[in-house]
Amino acid sequence: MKSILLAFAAASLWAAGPPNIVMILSDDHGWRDYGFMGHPHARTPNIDKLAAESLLFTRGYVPASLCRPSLASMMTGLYPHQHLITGNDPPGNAKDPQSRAAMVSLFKKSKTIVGELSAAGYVSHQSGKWWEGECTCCGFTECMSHGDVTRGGRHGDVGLQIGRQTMQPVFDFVDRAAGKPFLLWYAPMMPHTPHNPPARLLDKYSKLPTAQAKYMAMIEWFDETIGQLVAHIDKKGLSENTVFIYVADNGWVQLEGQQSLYATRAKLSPYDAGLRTPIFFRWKGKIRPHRDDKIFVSSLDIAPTIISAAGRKPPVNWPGIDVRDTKKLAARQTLFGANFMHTSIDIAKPAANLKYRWAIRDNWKLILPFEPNLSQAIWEGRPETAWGTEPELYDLAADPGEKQNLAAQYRDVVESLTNAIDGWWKVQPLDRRSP
Ligand SMILES: [Ca+2]
Repeated sequence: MKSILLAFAAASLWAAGPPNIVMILSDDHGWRDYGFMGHPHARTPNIDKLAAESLLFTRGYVPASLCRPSLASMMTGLYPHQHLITGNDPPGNAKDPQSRAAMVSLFKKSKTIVGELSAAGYVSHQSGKWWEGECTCCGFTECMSHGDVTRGGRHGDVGLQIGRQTMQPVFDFVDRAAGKPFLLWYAPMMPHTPHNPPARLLDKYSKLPTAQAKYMAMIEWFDETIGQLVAHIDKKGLSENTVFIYVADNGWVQLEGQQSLYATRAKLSPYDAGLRTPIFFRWKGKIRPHRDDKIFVSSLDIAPTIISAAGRKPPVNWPGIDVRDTKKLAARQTLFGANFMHTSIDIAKPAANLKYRWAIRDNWKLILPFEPNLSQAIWEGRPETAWGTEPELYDLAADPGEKQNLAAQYRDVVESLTNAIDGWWKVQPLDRRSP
């Protein structure tokens, strides 16, 4: 009897085949700005439900708090200084086809999630944000974005209609996939600016100051699209064998009455308001739902988790951890990342574009400015920031806003974390120069 049951279990596992992968990528979304994270105004019933059914890490981090390098890290499983996409734009004219193509050619040197899954017989669909040119070149079988710089391609072009104007291309792809395992890259430019939510949603937040109300309504609009996406996959009977992954590419802090991010410690910055995001994984019957508020994870863990879930071996150079390996996850002592200039100085030299490296261990966080580049603006559009020019050490448990620099009081912690950062990525001033 037992052997019959085992055989049945094995047969049903085989019949199910490798799981579909749905990556939901939020854009410019603060880590607290969800119902399930306790925000007093954010309405995210669909994301809340998905999170409740997931292995949820509320202490998730991206390795860089800017769109393009952050997304490239999710796709390649590598840190920005490894995949070489450290900024959003190349030096000089950001619309120059040759300069953009040069960045894309660097991106293509790395293995990707979509490439690995294609090799395993997956079909795949890109919608929303995509910075790396024509996406079929990078392994997708179907793309919503054309990626052609001469027709206005930069970070997604027509693909950016997803969520805001339509969900149909994604639904049609799911219908077409019909039995083949698929990867969905769902990266609508939401709640990202322009903050122009429908009036029916904006009206719900009329008691809030206008800029806050718009941002909150954008979040609810984004949440609605996730409800529609999950419902479509449910309706097709695919929910049981689909892994949903949720992450935001970088944080956001909405300032009242201001369109810009001047003097905020959010997007682009080495502070948690830019780097932190909830990260979660839902796979019904395969990944036990659990909320973890202690263990930190990196968005670099998504790539090996996906590839392992698909029954493949992740490339050996991927630094992330399959989050289902709870022992390995708990044993990781330190998390790393780096922040770079928005517009690169030298695309082939990560150190030429570097502003900060950082590490998190337990509740300590050390931020190390890269001194040779201190005088360089993080972005020509935002030359001034209120960011540090000295090493900064914070106790994230006692001081989540990273206000009180404890570097002078805890020199031993600074030394230990500095050594760890150098062990992760040692940078010399000479690394900035071209040969
Ligand atoms: Ca972003």
